[in-house]
Amino acid sequence: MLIQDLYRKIFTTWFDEYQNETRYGIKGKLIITEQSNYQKITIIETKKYGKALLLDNCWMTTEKEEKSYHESLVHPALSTAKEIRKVLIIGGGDGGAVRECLLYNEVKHLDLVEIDNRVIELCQEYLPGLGGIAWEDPRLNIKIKDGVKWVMEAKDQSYDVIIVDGSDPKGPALGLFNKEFFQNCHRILKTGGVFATQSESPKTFLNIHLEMLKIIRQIFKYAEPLYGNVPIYPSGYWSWIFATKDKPRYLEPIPQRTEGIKTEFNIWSINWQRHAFKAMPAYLEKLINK
Ligand code: SPD
Repeated sequence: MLIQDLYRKIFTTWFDEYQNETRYGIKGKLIITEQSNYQKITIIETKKYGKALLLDNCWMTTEKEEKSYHESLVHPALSTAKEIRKVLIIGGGDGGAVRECLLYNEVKHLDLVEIDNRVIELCQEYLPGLGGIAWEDPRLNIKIKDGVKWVMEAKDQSYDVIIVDGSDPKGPALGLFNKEFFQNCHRILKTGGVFATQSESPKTFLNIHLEMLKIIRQIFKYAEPLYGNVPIYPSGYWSWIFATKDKPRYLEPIPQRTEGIKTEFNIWSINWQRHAFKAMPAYLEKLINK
């Protein structure tokens, strides 16, 4: 047995997210865990996925699979909004969504509103590759604030793109799932803008996902889900919802906008986006259109 294998055997343990009498686990070595003012933050080192972040014992991101989630959340909005000068991210303290947004030169101002400064600080220290050079970008404005309050106080039609990269509907992220929050997002989004939110697993959290879509459809003129794979999340099957006020612009990327940054993508492509919106499993189609 190699010395590093022996070391791994002694110092690694299982880290699991428990949902509905099922557990989703990865073996890893604890790097740090602390209770912030809002949640338990844990960072571990794993063999398969690199370093990983958990909040309140739920998987948030990993170095090697984060792009499956962040590209699916960010690019369907950034590649289609009429303008992308001013962007808002709620949550997203690990920096992955920030990095993807700042690939676009047309983004001139990005507000990152994260409630928990410790998530940002610990990710900058232990998962620096997620935000990368985006953390130093002068277009980035970090606000340690409650996202629910931020959207409540923001001016009408003040953002081109709004991205909600929150955690699951409990603890500090609970308010990011209710009707009033989505109404404020609608109010502060420009007419040609795109709203995007992570919308949970259409398997493990089916009811939450369906309820989110129902509420967002009551508020925005157009809203559609997009499904994809994020290996570390419960069931591995995840969803995002995109919504607009004027036309379903999230369906058709503006090709020249992504031409110069094509080499950055692992998941997203113009074709992927076009087809992903159409790839709705029959069980979801039945439930959504009933
Ligand atoms: N159950 C996981 C939901 C996670 C959504 N956000 C993750 C943060 C990654 N930036």
